[in-house]
Amino acid sequence: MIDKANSQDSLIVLTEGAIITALAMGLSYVPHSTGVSSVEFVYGLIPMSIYALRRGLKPGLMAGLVWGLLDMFLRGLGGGVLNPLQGFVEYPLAFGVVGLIGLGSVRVQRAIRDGKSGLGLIIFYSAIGFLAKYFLHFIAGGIYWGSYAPKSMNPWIYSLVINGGSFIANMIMLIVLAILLNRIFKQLIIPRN
Ligand code: 218
Repeated sequence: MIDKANSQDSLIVLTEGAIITALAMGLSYVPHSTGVSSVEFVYGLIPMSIYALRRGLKPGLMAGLVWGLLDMFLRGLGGGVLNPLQGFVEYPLAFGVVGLIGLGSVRVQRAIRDGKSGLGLIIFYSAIGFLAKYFLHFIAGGIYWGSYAPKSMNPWIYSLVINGGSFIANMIMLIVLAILLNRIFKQLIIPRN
């Protein structure tokens, strides 16, 4: 019986992961330009954050990885992939490390169960995942995307502006939503099973 319960639990975790990944992928077809150069909102980071905090590190990493592979094949090959190593770093790896948010799963759920908002912890652990993603894009940007920089601009400065800007834009998106939708976030982060 215990085995059956366990395998049902992992099937639920897996199914949620598939739904979240599909949602994250679908959201990338919604317009997401910030209006500032190629700084972009990545709406899928919101469901991914919730999923990683709800189900923990390993499911978070796995869902991020699959999201990255999907994004690479469905969108990246249209211009975002310059060579195999850069493609690997900026898609499966950079999207995968978003799952590091799951490092906060136990602490965030404990805080919420203790009747707290969990807001500070949600923001802190989301920042870890977002920072890991945009750090990889920053490194890749400095090495591979320099030719897109305005003339005479250092590629590393350019990469810092674009990828640091995207990190900040997505942190603002997360913070605003986590504050406005705190009650909903809490309900989504605590699993019923
Ligand atoms: C300066 C610069 N420009 C473009 C890229 C490529 N990049 C940045 C962020 C996210 C992604 C994945 C697809 O959303 C990519 C390919 C860069 N790293 N740096």
